[in-house]
Amino acid sequence: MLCEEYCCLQKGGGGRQVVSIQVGQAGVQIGQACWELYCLEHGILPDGELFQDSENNGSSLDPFFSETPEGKFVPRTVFVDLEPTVVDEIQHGPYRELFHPDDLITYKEDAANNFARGRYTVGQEVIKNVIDRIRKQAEACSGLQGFMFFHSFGGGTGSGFMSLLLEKLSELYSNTSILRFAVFPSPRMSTSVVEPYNTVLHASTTMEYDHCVFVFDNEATYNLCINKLRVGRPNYNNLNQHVAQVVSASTVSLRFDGDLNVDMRDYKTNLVPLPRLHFPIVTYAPVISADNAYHEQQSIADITNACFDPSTQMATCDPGNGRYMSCCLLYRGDIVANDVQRAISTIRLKKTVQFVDWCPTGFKLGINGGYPSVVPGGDLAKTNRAVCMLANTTALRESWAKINHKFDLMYTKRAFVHWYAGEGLEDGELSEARDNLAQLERDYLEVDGFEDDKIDDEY
Ligand SMILES: Nc1nc2c(ncn2[C@@H]2O[C@H](COP(=O)(O)OP(=O)(O)OP(=O)(O)O)[C@@H](O)[C@H]2O)c(=O)[nH]1
Ligand SMILES: [Mg+2]
Repeated sequence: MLCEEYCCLQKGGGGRQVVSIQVGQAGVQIGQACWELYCLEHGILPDGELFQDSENNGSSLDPFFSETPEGKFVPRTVFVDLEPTVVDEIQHGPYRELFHPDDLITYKEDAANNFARGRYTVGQEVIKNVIDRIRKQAEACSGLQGFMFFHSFGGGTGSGFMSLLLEKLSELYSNTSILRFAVFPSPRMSTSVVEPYNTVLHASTTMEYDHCVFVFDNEATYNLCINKLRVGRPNYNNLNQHVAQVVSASTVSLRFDGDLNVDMRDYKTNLVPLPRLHFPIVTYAPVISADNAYHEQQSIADITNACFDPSTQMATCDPGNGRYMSCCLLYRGDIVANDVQRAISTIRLKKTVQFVDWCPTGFKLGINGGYPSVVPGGDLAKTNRAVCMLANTTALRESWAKINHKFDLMYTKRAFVHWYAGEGLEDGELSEARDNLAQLERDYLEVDGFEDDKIDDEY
């Protein structure tokens, strides 16, 4: 078991706390699904009472929950939306007693799918309240380990307000780790045509922060729901359940006991070798529908192989067209370390799995004994083992290139630019952001080994 490749993403709960912040509709709805799953995993009822002794399942509650003197567990979290309807659903839903009412922050009007409204106008009116509440949550921690954010790239709040929030927080907490789980827009689930503008503006204004940003492509998740989970017409609930499963799997080492201590910084250290290329993709296996669970056996080799099958990934790029800069495989449940080693040896032989020359470490592995939980009545089958892959691949350039192309189609006509100007976006901000994203594509190509002059020909 003590193998060089067994990285520190193995265990957690060292008593250092994480504050989760959900921003905008996608962030709030995904966050809600995550907290529901965490509660199931940690044996917490929707009113915050413990129904199972967490000591018995190896979980540490302190990193994600604070305990009141009455023994009730309260999530260390803040939900923010610039309009009230989405957060209202939490306030009237089955988990309404779980959250502290002050952690649910709304305002009267949303950012109307406009980055500039979220960052420069409407967002400015709430930023102070939000920062105050986050600070309060951070101060309630005996040792704040970091922040986790959930948001979309395409919404006005998720892109613009999120960018403002990160700017303010980086002044206050410059050395605190940040992980972000962000929804990449897809035409199929899109709510507005201007998502490419918002995505490019958000990515550009936050590029200097070398946070680890896990990207969830809605189109890929939608296809998984249809093709693997046999959901006829997936809605956000179906997508979010799956995203929550992956978030839970990727944070398991922060919440459950294992052999080694883990720190949120380890995600960045293990996954982000170059500061601008900080967008790992995620994959979860097995994805089996609840109806098929009794008919399918999934060995460690099967679930490991599935992680390298683009149809299982929650991204719409093909890593076979690029190189891995890093790759972490986090196993959970009934896992035999030797079987994992054998499965990895087979993967190493695949031509489609290429690493950059300067990444000598190859795969990082983590194993945690607890079984994966699933939401009762949900789409995903309960299995006795699962794996979550977090991988930084240059193939993600393809996804950025698609967004950039859509941006260009609108921007050459200056379409919708007046909406942004009307909310305080300055001349040149859109084109500057677009240049920054062109550079991002070049950065990926450079890592792939393309010569500078060839890259310049392409751009
Ligand atoms: N996976 C997932 N994606 C969502 C969800 N809700 C919205 N989206 C996606 O998020 C993008 C739209 O952003 P939203 O999060 O709705 O927008 P917002 O942050 O609330 O911003 P405004 O409404 O403009 O103020 C689109 O790409 C949607 O497909 C959700 O619950 N789950
Ligand atoms: Mg909204």
